[in-house]
Amino acid sequence: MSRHLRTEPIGDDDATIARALGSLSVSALTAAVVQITGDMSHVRGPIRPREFVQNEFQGRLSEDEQAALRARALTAIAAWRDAGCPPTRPLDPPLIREIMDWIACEPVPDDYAAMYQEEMDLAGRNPRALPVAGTPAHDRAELPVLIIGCGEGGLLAGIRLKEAGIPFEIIERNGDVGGTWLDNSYPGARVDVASHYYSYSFEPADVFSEYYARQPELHRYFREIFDRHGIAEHVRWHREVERAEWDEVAWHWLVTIRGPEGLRETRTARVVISAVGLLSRPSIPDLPGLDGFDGPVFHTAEWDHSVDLRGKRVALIGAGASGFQVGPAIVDDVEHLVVFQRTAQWMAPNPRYHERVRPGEHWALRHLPGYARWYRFMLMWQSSDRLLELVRIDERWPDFPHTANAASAARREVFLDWIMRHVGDDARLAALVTPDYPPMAKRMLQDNGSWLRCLKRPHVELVTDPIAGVGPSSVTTADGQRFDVDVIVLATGFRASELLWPMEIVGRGGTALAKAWDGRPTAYRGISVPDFPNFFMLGGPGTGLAHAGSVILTTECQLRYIGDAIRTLLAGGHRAIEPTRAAHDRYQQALQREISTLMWGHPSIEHSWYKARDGRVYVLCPWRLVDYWAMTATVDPDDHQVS
Ligand code: N01
Repeated sequence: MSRHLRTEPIGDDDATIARALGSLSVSALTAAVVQITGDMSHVRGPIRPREFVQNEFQGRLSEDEQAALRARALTAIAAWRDAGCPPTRPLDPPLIREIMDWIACEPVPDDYAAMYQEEMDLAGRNPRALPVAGTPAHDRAELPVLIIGCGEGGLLAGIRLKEAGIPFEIIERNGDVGGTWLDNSYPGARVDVASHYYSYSFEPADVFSEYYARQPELHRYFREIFDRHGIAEHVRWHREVERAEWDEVAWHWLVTIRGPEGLRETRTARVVISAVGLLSRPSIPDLPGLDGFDGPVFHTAEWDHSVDLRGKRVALIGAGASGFQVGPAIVDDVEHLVVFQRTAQWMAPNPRYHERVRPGEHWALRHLPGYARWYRFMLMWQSSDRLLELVRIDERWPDFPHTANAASAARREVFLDWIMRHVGDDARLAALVTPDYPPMAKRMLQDNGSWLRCLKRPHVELVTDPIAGVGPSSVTTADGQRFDVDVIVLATGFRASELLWPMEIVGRGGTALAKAWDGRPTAYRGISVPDFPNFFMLGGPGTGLAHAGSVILTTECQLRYIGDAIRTLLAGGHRAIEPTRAAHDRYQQALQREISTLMWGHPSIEHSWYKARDGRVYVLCPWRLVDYWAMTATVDPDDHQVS
């Protein structure tokens, strides 16, 4: 049985099970009971969830109604335990659909239902395996693939290629797996997408101790999967790809790799997959005098763990997703914390953000067939595409561009209320932390109050005047104020639009991708580029998620598409595949048209990592997740040329 469907047999008595069920979502529990019993009467009875509420997952049912569902579930689970926990049978797709509608409290549209059925894979069919089963094994063995990076994307690519019997090598600059979740080891680092969704679809997600796992646990998650799939023998650590050049005569890529001590070597590969992602190269601000600062200066993605912050005066430059997590995590240690905030950020109230997974939920994820999958469904459904409409520009909206549209204005009130609840008693602070742009026009942050509580501490200062310069032991702002500090932490984000930098990827005719892009990265469906045969990207241009979803879902989508491209090569005996120029340009025009309908690139948003040098947005995905999922299902032969 597929690992993601495996559960451990139940050996607990009724009282223990009843205690566990007490803290569960009755929606996911009831769906699991149907899985165990095959009895649809559990979702066809008089008690039906009334409303799907984010993070509530009890369908707004009364305590009595919940108790009735739990009691029925206990009877069914105890009977299943007494029968020796026999294997359960997969439900037919129409029944799965009926349960989806029951949980969502509305008919789940066909396209979403199809995407979620694939993602949940309740039948254990492994639908996202590379579709190369019908191709000759010796052809597959002669298609060496080179993967750049061993983070979430590179690891996924390795797992899928290994499963498909395709030889591959992963080149990784670090000495361990994890990418983002290895680099970003700063205090407080944790994921802001629910962990039971921010995890591979084909692996169990019962390992997380918190609903939003912290970095060490996430790193351990990737490490364990890496070990389980035996990827280590395919990785070459401490090596960076400097250059990859397409050899037009030999029909392969020549890849130059710099190893430890600067030694260079060249490898060849028929296919290159870049899995370096969007947010891997730190952006170091160009602040006058920064180089002359006497004390430690480091970026959040390069945290210097040898520096003891206890009793130090610390400047935290940047109040985005990283700064927002660092501040509360170090505030108890430092003597003084000065937060330099250029732009205030919207935050979404999320009481579960720092919460431990409840023991009962943990039990259910481990023991109840289907519970983990239905819990994942609820997380996917709540973070699906509805939020995209909050950033849709309505220029006739009287409050535009302060808010984007009516829904945006309503959401602003909710978020404003959250701010006022925490700092309403301090009008100055409240004004400083209240953004003047629409919610979600920049990346939303998750909050359980820790950021605002941190800013209210007596030894914390929030500074919003621009930084004028840095002295040997101070930071000075434009209004002439000087802040004496011992350590500077740069929470200043990443060079997102300079994708693939500093690698040189040179395609047909000697074109270098960075030169061709010139700061405006584009790719067909975010994955491939004309004149760069057999070159694919995970986390490429136009794939960053700013409204919903989990990057792991989109990476799995991209790999599905790459898998179909590899199948096309193998099945047709072709040497190379690439999108046509016309298809690429058409896709880009459509993508830019769509982006122009959203707030992300609006001129009123002054600073944002979404924007490139020219003020336009190239890195984000403006499509509904379900549309991107559909677009990446297979390679469209009309849009590609094969050689
Ligand atoms: O980077 P950011 P990040 N002078 O670009 C400020 C993911 N992520 O590392 O807003 C002064 O958001 C900049 O100011 P402004 C997530 O996708 C996820 O925090 O541009 N300030 C901003 O305050 C996220 O969106 C997680 O005006 C300067 C901050 O630095 C993305 O990574 C955790 C400046 C940079 O914020 C990036 O997040 C961390 C300058 N010269 C990251 N330059 C989770 O999952 C920049 N700033 C929780």
